[in-house]
Amino acid sequence: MKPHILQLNPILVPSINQRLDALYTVHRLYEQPDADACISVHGASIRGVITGGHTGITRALMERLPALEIVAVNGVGTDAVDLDYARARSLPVTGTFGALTEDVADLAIALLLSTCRNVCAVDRFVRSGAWVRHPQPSAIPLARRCSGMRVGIVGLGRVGRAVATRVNAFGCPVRYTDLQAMPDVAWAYEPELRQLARDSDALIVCAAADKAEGLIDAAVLDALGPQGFLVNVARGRLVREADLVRALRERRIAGAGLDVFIDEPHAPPALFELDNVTLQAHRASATVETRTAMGEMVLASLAQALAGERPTHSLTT
Ligand code: 8YV
Repeated sequence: MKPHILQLNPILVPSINQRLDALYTVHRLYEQPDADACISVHGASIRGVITGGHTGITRALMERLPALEIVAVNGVGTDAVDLDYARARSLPVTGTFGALTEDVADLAIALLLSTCRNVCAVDRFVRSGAWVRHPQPSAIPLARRCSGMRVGIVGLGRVGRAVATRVNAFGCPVRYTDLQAMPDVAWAYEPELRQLARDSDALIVCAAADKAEGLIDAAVLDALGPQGFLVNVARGRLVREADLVRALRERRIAGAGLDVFIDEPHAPPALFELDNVTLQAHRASATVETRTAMGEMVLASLAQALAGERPTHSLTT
């Protein structure tokens, strides 16, 4: 009999889904008309869970899965999983660490460039026919140069480092903040986030969200100032969204490039009216290459756990 797996989020790579189906009986909760009934019927036989980084899994759901042997997160953020509970149950919680670094860093750069150079706003200007109606050069305000900007990285993990390397290629000096200075990098450490914001033309948020809710607040945004840009490719709740919306509306910061939001798929509607904002739909890891590599890691973690081995990428065991 094939082991039963509960999948909380779709995986968009057909070859990964085919292999999952060949190896396991997969209950795709997001396809069930009555999720609660599905858990009541199959909960006792579920041995593995696959979930996304943003979705995670509630403790209440884990408690309904007594035979659970692994939570395989198809992502690197484990902030939506109760890791203490998993540890107490000796339950491996795995992630796809390292698989999405380059793509997330690429999207951070895309958001920075797009926001500073008004790429999306000007695209809308051309598509709407506005360029023909307003051909005079003054119809489009001058943009902001990216090359050479002072960039502040919030969270110098894998993604933060990959972003720093990329902006260095644009001639941007980099400073960073984190819980502590990293001895193996040459970038300057700034322990105070507000000071980092003051010293930066762009702040790029790459931090893990476990203990840093509301890190970017009105005071940090004011320190960044009216010429400053914010990019967030980490988690929405690292930023106080209401403070950010106010700062953007009042032009107390210059612009923002955002891939993540507190209440996805809902982005604050007030942002939709603002041309100094570039919005994405939590897409940073969404390439064929990365999602395939992530799916491979999920398959490997499931195989290890269900064979009674400690999964290589377990955080909790
Ligand atoms: C993924 C993420 O999009 O890795 C994470 O923590 O939030 C994202 O990169 C997501 O996990 C895909 O399911």
